[in-house]
Order: sequence, then C-alpha cells, then structure tokens
Amino acid sequence: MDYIKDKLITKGRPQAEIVKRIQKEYGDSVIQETTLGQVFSGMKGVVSLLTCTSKLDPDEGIRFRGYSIPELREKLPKLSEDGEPLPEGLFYLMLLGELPNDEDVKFLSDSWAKRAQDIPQHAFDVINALPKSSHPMIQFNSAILAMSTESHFRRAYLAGMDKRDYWDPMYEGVMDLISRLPVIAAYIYRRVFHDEKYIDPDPSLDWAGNLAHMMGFESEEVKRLMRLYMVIHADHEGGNVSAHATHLVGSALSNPYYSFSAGMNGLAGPLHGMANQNVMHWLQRLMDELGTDAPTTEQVREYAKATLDSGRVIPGYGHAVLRKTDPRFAVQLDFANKYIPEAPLIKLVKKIYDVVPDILTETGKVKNPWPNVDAISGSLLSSYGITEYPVYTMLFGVSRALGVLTQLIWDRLYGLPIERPKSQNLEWFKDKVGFK
Ligand code: NMX
Ligand code: MLT
Repeated sequence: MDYIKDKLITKGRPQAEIVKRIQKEYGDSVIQETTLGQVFSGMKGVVSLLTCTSKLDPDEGIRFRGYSIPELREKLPKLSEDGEPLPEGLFYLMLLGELPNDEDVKFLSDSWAKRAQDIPQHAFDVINALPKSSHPMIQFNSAILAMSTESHFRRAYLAGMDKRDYWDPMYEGVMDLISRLPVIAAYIYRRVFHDEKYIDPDPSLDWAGNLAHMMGFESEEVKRLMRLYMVIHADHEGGNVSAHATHLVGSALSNPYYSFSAGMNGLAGPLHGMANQNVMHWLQRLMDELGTDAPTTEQVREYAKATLDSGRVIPGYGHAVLRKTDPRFAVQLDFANKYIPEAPLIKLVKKIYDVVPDILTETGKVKNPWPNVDAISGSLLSSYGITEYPVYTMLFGVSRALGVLTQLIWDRLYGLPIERPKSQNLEWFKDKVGFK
C-alpha cells in the first residue's frame, strides 16, 4: 500500500481548491508589470509559473519547500551521522511539503528499487542501436522516450479517465521513471566507458548509492558524493530551462516520459546543464596549454581574458537569477575542503574562483560574476574517479528528475491548463514603445 500517495491526495485536494478559487475570485488582479527589456532578455523576472517544489532567491540561492541546502544537510535523513542527505528524503519533502523520517525514506528506496526491475528491454535496445560515440545525453533521452510505451498516464487517458484523477497515473509514471533513471544512466556509462561490463542493481542500496554501485564505484566516499550531487541538482524553481520545458510539454497532457524528455533536451544545452562538461574541457585546455595543473594567478587571468576576447563565455560562471556565489557551488567546495583539499583539480577550481569574478565584473555587462553549480561539480566527480566528462550532464539529469517530475504531479493536482503565452512580431513591439 502506497501511503505517500494517500498523503499526497489529502494534501493536494485542498490546494487544488485554492488554485481554482484564487483564479475565479482574483483572476483580474494585476500582479506585475512587464517591460520590453524583460521580454527581450529571456523573460527574466516575469512571474508566470506556479511552482511549489522550490524557490530561488538571487542572493541566498535555492530553498526546497522553505529549506536551504545547509538546512537539508542537517534535517533530511542520512545513512550515517557524517553522511549526506538521501535524495529520497528530498523527493518526499518536495512532494508533500514536510520533512520525512527514516521510515519514509526507506519506503521510497524500497519502492524505487522494486519499480526499477521492470525496465522494458526495448529501452536498452534503443541505447544499443546508437553508436557508442553518441553523447550520453542522446542515449539517455532516447531511452527515456522509449520507456513511454509503459506510460500509465497515456493508458488511463485513452481509457477515458476523469480529469480530476490525472495526478494518479502521473504519480505512478513519475515513480517508475525516477526509479529507472539510475539504471539507464549506469548502463550508458558502462556501455560507453567500461566495455559493456554491466553491473546489476543492488536492491538493498539507496537510490543514489545504487547508482554509484552500478557505475562501478563501491566506496562509501563515492556513494556519499553521489547522494550530495543528486540532492543539490534536483530542482531550481520552475523557470530554468529543464523545469520549464518539462512543465510546458506536460501542460499538453503529454505523459511524464515525453515531458521529462523535453526537459532533458534543454538540460543538454551548453548554457544549462552541459556547462558542467564544458567547464572540464575549459580547465583541461588551460592545463594542456600551460603544461601545468597549478597555473599562476596571472596565467589564469590571461587564459580567462582570452576566452572572453574570442567571444566565448566562461563556463560555470554567471547565472540568470543568482547574484551571489551559488550555494550549490559553496556546498561542494565545503565537501571538497573537508575530504580532498589537496586534489589538484580542487586547487585549480579555487584559483579560478579567486580570479574570474573580477574579470567578469570588468566586462561591465555580466550581471552575476560568481560561480554556479557547474564550476566545481565535474572537478569533484573527477577527483573521485568519475573522470568521464560526457556523463556529468546525464548525472545532472538523473537528479533533476526529482524536482521537475514532482512538480509535474502537482501541475496535474492543481489542474493547470495548457500553457499558451502570447507572441508578437517586431512591428508590434516597435509600435508599442514608439520606436523611431
Ligand atoms: N562568461 C562570459 N560572458 C558572460 C558570462 C560568462 N560566464 N555570463 C554572462 N555573460 C554575458 C552574456 O553572454 C551576456 O553577453 P551579451 O550581452 O554580449 O549577450 C551578458 O554577459 C549579460 O548576460 P547576463 O544577463 O549576465 O546572463 P544571462 O542571464 O543572459 O545568462 C547564463 C545566464 C548562465 C546563461 C550565463 O551567465 C552564461 O552563459 N554562463 C556560462 C554558462 C554556464 O555556466 N551555464 C550554467 C548555468 C547553471 N546551470 O547549470 O544551468
Ligand atoms: C539550474 O539549476 O536550473 C540552473 O542553475 C539554471 C537556472 O536556474 O536558471
């Protein structure tokens, strides 16, 4: 019996009523004015999404249902006193808005381990049909789409389900999909980088620990890192590309596989999740060009300036919303300082952190010169032996499922309609502002 589902509907129904009432009674209320600058700069700051899983403050960073990352590290269940919080606990928090206890987390670990056993063979066949040289995100997303043959939502919709029940098969599909992503990701990793020597899941392990295990990492250190990685990448409110794309496609009542696949296509862009891989290429090139992994401040400055002069961005720096160092960067640095302070890549990341913000500030146009989550995540993974850069975005994607798919369940609970903003041509904008 899935008591989480019972709790969800008990909490969800009154919330759905509020959404309905607020729209009916306050639908004409003006909540914001929009400038042309906002529209032309990617809708920055335009409040247009209803998201309950997390909220981003430009200075403070992300809070998941009100809890900051340091608070999550303190309050979410862990496997040991000095361990990192379990992603299962974050999922529970985002879904139900309350902190889980150890039993709740165990229930989710067991439930996901069980659901992960039923991955259709054709998901693996689709991966195997692709060349190994195709990027892991291509293989990952192809498998996600292939698994949509199993969609509960699609089946229930075709059978004529009542719209008030949409959340139910959505929940089932989301639970299936989240449970299966680590198996798919580990399969791709072992296929591409470890000669197809696959490792079976261990159903006694937690979700992130099992991912590390299936990738071939048995140490408690890597499992601990994987739990942290899976927690901090899980959600970043509703407007980021992967969350927004998942939500948008879901608004057409597309099933969770189609919706999440859309989000993953966005995550694969270099300005979004692929930045973690690009940071590593950028660092690697720096080390290759200078012939050292310990460059001087002046050498880093020159290298960073050359990147800007050639019309490229410095990956891992800047953010569309944040205006301070990303707490997801800070927590990873904290982790690295605690366990591997002498790792050469970590020292290099710190050197870059000393130099790059000033250089970006000097451009006079970069709104946030500080590092984001991607400035260190690859260096941390690499320092622990996960050295294959192309899998980093896929790991980001496994984690991101927790947040965007939880929100997808809430979208259906709220009964949100199809998303359809208005567009205008350039003439319209010129007329509107009196452009001469
Ligand atoms: N390096 C060089 N230029 C930058 C950077 C950077 N790291 N960040 C912003 N700029 C430029 C930006 O390209 C724009 O230039 P222009 O006016 O010539 O078009 C100008 O500064 C103003 O951009 P902002 O308003 O500060 O940033 P925006 O909101 O447009 O973009 C990012 C946000 C994250 C896309 C941008 O900072 C960036 O490209 N960063 C590097 C890529 C990266 O790390 N992405 C990962 C984001 C986190 N994630 O995981 O998704
Ligand atoms: C994210 O985690 O989604 C990124 O930091 C991008 C964003 O929030 O816009």
